[in-house]
Amino acid sequence: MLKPLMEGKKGLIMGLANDKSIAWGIAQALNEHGAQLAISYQNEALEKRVKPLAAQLDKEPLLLQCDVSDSASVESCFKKLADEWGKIDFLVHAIAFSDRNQLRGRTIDTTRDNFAMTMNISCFSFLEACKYASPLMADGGAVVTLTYMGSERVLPNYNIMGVAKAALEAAVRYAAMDMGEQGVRVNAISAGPVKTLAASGIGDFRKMLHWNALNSALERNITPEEVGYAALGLLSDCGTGITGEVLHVDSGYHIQGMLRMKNIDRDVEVLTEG
Ligand code: NAD
Ligand code: 0WE
Repeated sequence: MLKPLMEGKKGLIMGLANDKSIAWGIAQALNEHGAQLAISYQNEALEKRVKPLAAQLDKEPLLLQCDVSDSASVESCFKKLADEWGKIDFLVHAIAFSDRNQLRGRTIDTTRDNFAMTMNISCFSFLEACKYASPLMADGGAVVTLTYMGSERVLPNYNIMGVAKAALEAAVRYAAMDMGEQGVRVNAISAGPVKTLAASGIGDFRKMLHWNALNSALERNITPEEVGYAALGLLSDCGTGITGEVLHVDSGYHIQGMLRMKNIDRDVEVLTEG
């Protein structure tokens, strides 16, 4: 039996909402490889969803409440982590939020308040989490956040979230330089679309899934488990040479320059159905 990749490693996963969450795919992969997890959830409503998931892990996780819109909440979450463990080896940031009503229409109509809120929750929270994680990773470690291709190219309705993800990817590079000298690696995974809570209520999401399945190199969608195993690679000693990187886990969709001709009729069906 090979040594589990995360044996003896401890870390925090931020952004678990339910069993569909990308954070849950990551938690399961890390758990399978022997990691000891701390899990933060946004509020009491989600605590009810997170508790039964926590019970499925091999090592009982530390459960912490953390609302990233409130710096006092973030500070207290990391204080509790420091008091319990003293140090951590990894951090996973899987948090994004924007006003649902502005995930449609024109990006230029985004309000000042929603711009600030979206950047705050989806980008600043990552930098702040890195700040508090830094002293807990004095002897090295690894950070992973989640991004989406809407940062690189314009995708309908992703709107100001695309702008926030572009900022997040830049933040990954700056944090990687900041934390490199203490042996901390910082990377992002750019996931293909997954039907999670954060994707629910997004108009045409089902069509988007079809479109990605038909036009990606692998001709299928990806799963949270696949994101989990990629995160395991980046967070474990498999990833020791990798930092400041944005790794696409998207069935290769991002390399495509034109939709697949052989699927053109099916694409039309997908777009015109319903
Ligand atoms: P999800 O709804 O399961 O997770 C989003 C999480 O963000 C939730 O746990 C929610 O509680 C948390 N959150 C929002 N506001 C918060 C706040 N103020 N304080 C603390 N937590 C807060 O959805 P998901 O799709 O798993 O999203 C996780 C990450 O993956 C996000 O960064 C998202 O942008 C990214 N992502 C998602 C997809 C997709 O298609 N689902 C694709 C690529 C990247
Ligand atoms: O990053 C995301 C999700 C972003 C998101 C989703 C919501 C829905 C509920 C941020 N804020 C909210 N606020 C809500 O109230 N993804 C990558 C998934 C996603 O969201 C989209 C997508 C994809 C893909 C929105 C529009 C178009 C495509």
